Amino acid sequence: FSPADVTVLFVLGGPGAGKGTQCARLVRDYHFTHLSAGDLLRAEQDRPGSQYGQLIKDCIKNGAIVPMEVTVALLEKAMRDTISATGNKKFLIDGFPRKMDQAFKFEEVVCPARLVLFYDCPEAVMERRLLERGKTSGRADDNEESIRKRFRTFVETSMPVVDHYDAENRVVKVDATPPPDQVYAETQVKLKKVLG
Ligand code: UP5
Ligand code: MG
Repeated sequence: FSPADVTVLFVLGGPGAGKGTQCARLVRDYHFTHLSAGDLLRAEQDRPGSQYGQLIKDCIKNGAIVPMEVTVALLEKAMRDTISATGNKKFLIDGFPRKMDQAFKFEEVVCPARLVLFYDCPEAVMERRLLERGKTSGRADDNEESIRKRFRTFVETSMPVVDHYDAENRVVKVDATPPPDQVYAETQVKLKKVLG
C-alpha cells in the first residue's frame, strides 16, 4: 500500500491506562480499524506452528518487549489484510511503538504516524485496574509480579518514545484517570482541535 493514503494514530499509555477501552469508542465513532500490538502478539503466540510462540510468551510474562521485527511484521500484515478485505485505511495502532527502535523502524518501513494519542495515568490507578481485571482476564501478565515489571519497562523504555514525539509536537495527551466516558469526551475534544 502507499503510505500517503494511510492514516495511522499511535495510541500509547502505561499498562492498564485504558488504551483498548478508548480505542473501542474511537472505532465506533470514527471508523478506525483497531490493531492492538499486544493482541496481535498473543494471537501469534497461540498460532500453531509459530516460531515465535515461546519467545512471545516469555516476553509478555516478564513485561519485556518482543524484538521489533516480530511486532512490525505482524502489524504490517494486519494492515495489508485489513486494506484488502475492507478497504479501510485508517488505523489505531494500540500499545506500539513502546521502544525507540520500533518507532523508527515502523515509520521508515510502513508509514509515518499522523499523531500520538497518549493516555496519562498514575501507576496506582493502573495497578488497581489491572489487578481487578486479572481476576477474570486470564492474561498471563495481570499479576502483581508481571505488573511491576510492565511498569518498569514502561518508565524506562516506553516513556522515552512519548517524550520523543512530544518534542516534535506530535502528542495529544489525555488524562486517563476519570471514568471511561469522561476520558473519551476529552479525547474527542482534543482530537477535533488537531484533526479538525
Ligand atoms: N478501565 C479502562 N479505562 C478505565 C477508566 N477510565 N476507568 C476505570 N477503569 C478503566 O483497560 C484495563 C482495565 O481497566 C480494564 O479492565 C478496563 O475495563 C479498565 P484497557 O483498556 O485494557 O487498558 P490498556 O491500556 O489497553 O491495558 P493493557 O493491559 O492492554 O496494556 P499493556 O500496554 O500492558 O498491554 P499490551 O497488550 O499492549 O501489551 C502486553 C505485552 O505485550 C507487553 O507488556 C509486551 O510484553 C508485549 N508487547 C510488545 O512486546 N511489543 C509491543 O509492541 C506491544 C506489546
Ligand atoms: Mg490493551
